[in-house]
Amino acid sequence: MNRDAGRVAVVCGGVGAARFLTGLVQVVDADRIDAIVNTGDDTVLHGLSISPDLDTITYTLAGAIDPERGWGLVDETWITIGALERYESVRPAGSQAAARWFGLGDQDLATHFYRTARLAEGATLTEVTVEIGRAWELPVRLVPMTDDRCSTTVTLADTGEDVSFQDYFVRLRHSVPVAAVRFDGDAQLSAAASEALDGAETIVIAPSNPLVSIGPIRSLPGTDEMLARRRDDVVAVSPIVGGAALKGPADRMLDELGHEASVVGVARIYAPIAGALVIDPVDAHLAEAVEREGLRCVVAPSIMSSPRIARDLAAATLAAAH
Ligand code: FO1
Repeated sequence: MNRDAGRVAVVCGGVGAARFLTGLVQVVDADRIDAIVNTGDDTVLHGLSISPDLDTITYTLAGAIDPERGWGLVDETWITIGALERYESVRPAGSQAAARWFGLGDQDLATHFYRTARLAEGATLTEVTVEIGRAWELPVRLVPMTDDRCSTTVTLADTGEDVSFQDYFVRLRHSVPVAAVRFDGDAQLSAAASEALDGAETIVIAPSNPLVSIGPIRSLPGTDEMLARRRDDVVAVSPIVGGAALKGPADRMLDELGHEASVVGVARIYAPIAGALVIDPVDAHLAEAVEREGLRCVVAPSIMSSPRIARDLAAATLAAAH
């Protein structure tokens, strides 16, 4: 393999990964970065193909994300989704039409229109993602983990019901306990993702949910084996700080699915594929316990509340790899 000195591949979920990338572009030439992005959260609503993690990273790198919500566009309006209310009264029982629980803003809809139309024309998700990246003038290359269908399905602990990831995350506000998570579909790692991982000098696992953001990428045949072979070049950043998730339900999910909701639990999950784990100073007292799991532990502020902290975290993460 012709490995390219200085190339970085980042294995990504949504918000945490997006913020990490804003730091990384401050310390590495952006054209040397490939972001390999989870598509297990992807959904079809109103007939539209929606790729939440790709969108979150796109809008964040473009400086257009809504900073409060962490998803969708800033200064968004909601006229179209509001107008669906008219159709609720005529919707037959069991129909998914006119669903309003998933917030699609008026400007955001343009992205889903474009993606859906291009996929219908026969383009791959990899190709469409390149086009959307060009439209937003992204400096970093975004690579969907797969061009195939891979859907994260969540089994609810209380009812045993299987629901889609967005049903769990948005409709149920991730407030119900989870019994299991699985990734459906016969998906393969995309050629572009495989090349990016193979060609990178350093591979970073972004501070994303290890189970439902990084998990789908790891589930693709051959991916874990490839990462394990490159283990010394792989650095993970813990999304758990002081036992809590930086955003989303990662802490509860870890607990519910039999893992420890701590940096040590994260270390156990990543030990087969990462040589080092970056943890926040809040967890510095657990550094030895992390190292007992077989990873080098690096302590660096990980709560990316400013561009400077994101930059310093990215620099510390790259330094941890070598
Ligand atoms: N997250 C929410 O919590 N509520 C929403 O209504 C919502 C809408 C939405 C629309 C487009 C998009 O790209 C993302 C959206 N998200 C929403 C975020 C997303 O569902 C989750 O943050 C991720 O799937 C978890 O990584």
